[in-house]
Amino acid sequence: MEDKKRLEEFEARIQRGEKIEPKDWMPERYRKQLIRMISQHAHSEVVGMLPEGNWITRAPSLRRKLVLLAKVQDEAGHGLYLYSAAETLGVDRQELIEQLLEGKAKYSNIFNYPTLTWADIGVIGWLVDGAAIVNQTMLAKSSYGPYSRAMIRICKEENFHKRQGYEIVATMAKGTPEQKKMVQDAVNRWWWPSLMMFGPHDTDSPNSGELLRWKVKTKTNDELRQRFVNLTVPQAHAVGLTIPDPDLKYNPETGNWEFGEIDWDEFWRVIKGDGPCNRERMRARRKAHEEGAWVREAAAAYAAKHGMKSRVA
Ligand code: BYC
Repeated sequence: MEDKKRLEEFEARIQRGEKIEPKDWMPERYRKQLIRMISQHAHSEVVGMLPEGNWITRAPSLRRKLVLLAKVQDEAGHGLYLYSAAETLGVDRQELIEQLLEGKAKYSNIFNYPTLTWADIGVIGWLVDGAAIVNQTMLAKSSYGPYSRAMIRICKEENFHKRQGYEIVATMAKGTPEQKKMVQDAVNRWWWPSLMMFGPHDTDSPNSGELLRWKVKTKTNDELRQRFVNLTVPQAHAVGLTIPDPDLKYNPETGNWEFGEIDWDEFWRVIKGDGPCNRERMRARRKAHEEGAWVREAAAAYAAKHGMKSRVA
C-alpha cells in the first residue's frame, strides 16, 4: 500500500479513537515523536529520584522515611515501564540511556533545582507530582497503546505521591512559626518551576501541532497549566499558604485563576543544561550507572546462559 493511503487510514483510526499498537503501521514522524517524548519522560522519572532521594537519610521520622523510600522506588518503577514502552517502538534502551548520560537527551526542567529543606519534600509531592498527574491523566488517553497503559498505572501511584506531599505541607503549615516559614519558602522556590513543567506557551511549542493532530497529546501545554493552577491555588489557600505571584487573581467569568508571566529565559537555560543542579544530576547518574555495571553484566550472563534476551540497561 502506498504511504499516502496508509497515512490516511492511520489518521482515520486515530480520529475514531482507536489505539495504535506496536506492530501497526505508523508514520516515521509519529514513531520519532513518541520515542522522543517517552524517553524524555523515562529519564525524568529516573533523574527525578535524586532530589528526593537526597532526603531519605534525613527524614524526620520512621513513618516519613518509609513513605519517602516507597515513593522514590515508585519513580524507578515508572522509569522502567516507560523505557519498556519506548522499546516497543524499536529503539534500544541502552541507546536511550547513553543519550542521557552523554547529556544529549532532555529530562524535565524541574529536577534541576536543589532540595534545601524537608519542606521541599512535601512541596515536590504536592506541586511536582500534582503537575505530573494533570499532564499524565491527559496522556493516559494518548493514541499510542503502550504509553497510554503505562500512564494509567503511573497515575494511580502519583495520586499517593501527591497526597503524601500535601500531608507534609499541611502538617508544617499548621506547625510552629519556623515550620510555616520553611514550607512557605519551599512553595516560593518550587511554584514557578512547577508551572514550567507544562512546557512553553502553545504559540512557542514546535511539537504540539503534530502531537495534537495524532492525539499523542489531547490537551495543549497552556490548557494543562491553567488546569493545574485552578486546582492548586485553592489547596494552598486551604492551608494558609500564599502563591508567590502578585498578578494572581480569580476571574469569576472564566472560573480561571489568572497568573503572571513565567520567566522563559530561566526555562530555556535550565533545559539546555545550565540550571542550578544540571551538572550535579548528571554526575550522580553517571556514577550510579558505572557502579551498576556488575549488575548488568551478571544479568547479561544469566540471560545468555538461559537463552534469554537481556533487557537490563
Ligand atoms: N522540561 O514543543 P514542546 C515526575 C522541551 S516526572 C524539559 O512544547 P512537547 C516525577 C521539549 O522536550 C514527569 N524540557 O514539547 C518524577 C522540546 O524540546 P525537544 C515528567 C521541556 O513534547 C520523579 C521543547 O522544550 N513528565 O512526574 O510538545 C519525582 C519544546 O517544547 C519541558 C513528562 O515527561 C520541560 N518541562 O511538550 C516526582 C511528561 N517542556 O525535545 C515526579 C511527558 C518542554 O524538541 N512529556 N520541553 O528538543 C510531555 O507531556 C511533553 O513532552 C511536554 C512538552 C509537555 C513536557
